[in-house]
Amino acid sequence: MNFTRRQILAGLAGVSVLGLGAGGARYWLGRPDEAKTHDYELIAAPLDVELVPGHRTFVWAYGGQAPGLELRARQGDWLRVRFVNHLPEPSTIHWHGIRLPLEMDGVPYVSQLPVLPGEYFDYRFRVPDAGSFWYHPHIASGEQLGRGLVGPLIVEEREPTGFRHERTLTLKSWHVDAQGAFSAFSVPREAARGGTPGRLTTVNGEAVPTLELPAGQIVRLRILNLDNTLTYRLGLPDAEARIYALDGHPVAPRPLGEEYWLGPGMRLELGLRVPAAGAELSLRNGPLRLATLKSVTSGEVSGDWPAALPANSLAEPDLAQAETLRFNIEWAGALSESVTQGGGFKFWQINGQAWDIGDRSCAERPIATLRQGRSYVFELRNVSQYQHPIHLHGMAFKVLDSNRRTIVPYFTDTYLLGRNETARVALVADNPGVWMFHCHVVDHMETGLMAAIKVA
Ligand SMILES: [Cu+2]
Repeated sequence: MNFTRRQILAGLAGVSVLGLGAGGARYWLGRPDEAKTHDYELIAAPLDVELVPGHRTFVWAYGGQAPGLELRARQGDWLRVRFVNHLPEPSTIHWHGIRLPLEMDGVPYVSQLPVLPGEYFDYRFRVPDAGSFWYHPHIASGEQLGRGLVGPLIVEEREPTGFRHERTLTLKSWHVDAQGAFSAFSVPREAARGGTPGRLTTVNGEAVPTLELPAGQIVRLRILNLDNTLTYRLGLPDAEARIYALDGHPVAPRPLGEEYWLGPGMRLELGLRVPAAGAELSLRNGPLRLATLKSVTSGEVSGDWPAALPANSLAEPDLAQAETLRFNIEWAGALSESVTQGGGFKFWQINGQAWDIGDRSCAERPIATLRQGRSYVFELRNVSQYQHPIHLHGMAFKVLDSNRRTIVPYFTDTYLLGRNETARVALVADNPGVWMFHCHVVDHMETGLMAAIKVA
């Protein structure tokens, strides 16, 4: 395809004064009659932060923050982001979960050319679905996401939902040592297993923070797993919490239950009834505390549980007419020949094919070609001992059933496929393009677990 010409920064007034390391973002407001466009200038740049008390860590930040600046837009509106690359290497931005045209999808050599240091690229697309989404590079992912290039993208509903309060909680573990220096983002023996975990877990970039919430109110918690590797087993012991949306799409509200497994790239939206002032709740990952939620006095009258969030407008797959495609996800094991020749490891494959992140032509050989407008069922079969959050770009899919758990069918963009699990998901192939289909454990994706699916 022909790529939009990349833009070079020279002469772009106002940007250079921010300087390297400052980051920065501007929300271009002040056009009240043009409220349908949400405009940002988003600079990616190095930044030093204090992740480990008393030590400096040189992260890569979006808008002067790591995790990055929270971008917001309203359902059905346009989002425009001028991405300015002040990093020492090429990058792109992928908008996880947003159904958009291929040219805006941020996949290098498929959607666009990489944005080189000192260049910018204008992303511009409509946001068709309300919900919690996120953004990150789709190039050198282990290192770029690992250094902090991950950020929330919140799409608000067009009408008030009944939630008067909300908080975004980004989960990320950092590959740093006790002095705050980065350690390896990927270790081969870990990549061949569950992926290389970071050592320092944070919520909104802070280790075990205390977050204050208004007593008596029902607060919408948007919990986003922006981690390279970890599946969080989320729990809120003794809390009254209900699930309102999964991965950006509303569900009929139901109790959170004991634990919800949130894989890399996945999002969980909860309604939480904040207890009486002074009380504390613990947001946990299994037995570990991630954050303390502290109730503080609120002058407002107590809130009540909002109704279910309005459904996004997604095409319902026609299961009677759908063609079934099978995808086997396997461990490939052996060190590939290319490693000895300086190439990458290939530990994982889909239907016997491992993606090579060093080969720009992989996307020219899609693993499946779907006819635009037709319905398909994907049978996802995991024949490995590790779980894989399977993500598809460009389209949402509906999870139908699983041989390992009871599924209440729901729409998502990422499904956490457990070890030895077979699940069926369905979609209408309604967005033309070549779409990445991959595991969101970055180590798995970078060692083979990625494919292209063409819709034409
Ligand atoms: Cu995986």
